[in-house]
Amino acid sequence: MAAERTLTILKPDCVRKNLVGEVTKRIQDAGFKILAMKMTRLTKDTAGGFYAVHKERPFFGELVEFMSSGPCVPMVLEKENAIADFRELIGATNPAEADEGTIRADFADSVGENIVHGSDSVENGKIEAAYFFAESDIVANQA
Ligand code: FUP
Repeated sequence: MAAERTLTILKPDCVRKNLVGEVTKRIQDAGFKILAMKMTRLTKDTAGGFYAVHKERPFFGELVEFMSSGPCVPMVLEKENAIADFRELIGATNPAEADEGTIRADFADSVGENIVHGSDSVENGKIEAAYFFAESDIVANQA
């Protein structure tokens, strides 16, 4: 299986709940290598751009408010089968439906405030990584 990359965001609720260390540890313990990470605060415009695919959805306004409500921590992660394995690690979008032991089941309060983002395809992972990081920020060779 080939190495894949995924873009995650530890969302503002993760930062507010002081869970950045705990969630990052789970990610690393699951075998994901961190190739880039930073703390940043999205504006409404950048949050809306990131979730542009959802702009006609009824929850879009709340989503943009939430994602711009405080700092977040985007990361580029690498692992074999990273897209599917990361989505398994975080659990379903709605934490009430997420499997026991997943990050969202353990830490998220609601579908809107669900602790963490994960790319849904390799292609989107590339687009999303470029949304936050320059190619030169991504430390691919860690030997
Ligand atoms: P995911 O891929 O798990 O992040 O889920 P989606 O792309 O479907 O949704 C992106 C974000 O929109 C979610 F993280 C939270 C928000 N959302 C809602 O607030 N309500 C919904 O019914 C669906 C998504």
